[in-house]
Amino acid sequence: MRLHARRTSSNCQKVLWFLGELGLDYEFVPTGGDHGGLDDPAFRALNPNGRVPTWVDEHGAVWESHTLLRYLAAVHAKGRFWPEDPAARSRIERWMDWSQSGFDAAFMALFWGHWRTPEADRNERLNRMNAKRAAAALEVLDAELAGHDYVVGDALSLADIPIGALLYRYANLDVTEKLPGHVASWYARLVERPAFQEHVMLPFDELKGRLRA
Ligand SMILES: N[C@@H](CCC(=O)N[C@@H](CS)C(=O)NCC(=O)O)C(=O)O
Repeated sequence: MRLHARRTSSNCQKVLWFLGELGLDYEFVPTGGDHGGLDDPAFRALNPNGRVPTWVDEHGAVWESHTLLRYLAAVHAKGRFWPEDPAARSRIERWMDWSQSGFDAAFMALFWGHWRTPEADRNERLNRMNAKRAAAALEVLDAELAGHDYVVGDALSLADIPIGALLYRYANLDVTEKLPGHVASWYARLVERPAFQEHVMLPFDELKGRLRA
């Protein structure tokens, strides 16, 4: 089993963190960014988009980080992070999709527009708007987290991974709002997890002012 990934990529961090939670042995193949390799024909044959993360095992290649999270949960942790019951599963999947189309979309637009864009080229108005959109999304999550320790229930599930993987950057960026109370408590729980510390809590200074991957 091998993972083609770049450690500073947020989509890769979701998968790296989850692999850490699963305690799986696999080969890490640095790919993308300064490592290159995305345009190699052999890599394109695995993932025609030329993107990371890309996973390879005896069944073939798997790409798209959220698909890969579900795949790993199904193959290596039956029922634990992603239940088989359709209603229970939908409670988890809605937060994965919500993350991708809501919080993730707003926060990553801010991260690229502010952190990764050289100061002189920033669109401050747009950045303020995305900061507000991201903060508003976290208010929705905050109301949900009032009732339990993790996004769905009192144990870590796939619902926590995509949102949680972005929260370290959100909490440490100079233009974001303070985390709302229940989100802050949840984040404090994530920070205690060794796999989160190892794969998500990484400096992101090298991405500052850097518009390419
Ligand atoms: N929707 C895809 C996005 C994949 C993607 O855009 N990956 C970025 C890293 S976050 C990438 O491969 N960029 C090129 C690079 O790292 O060089 C996913 O969730 O896996």
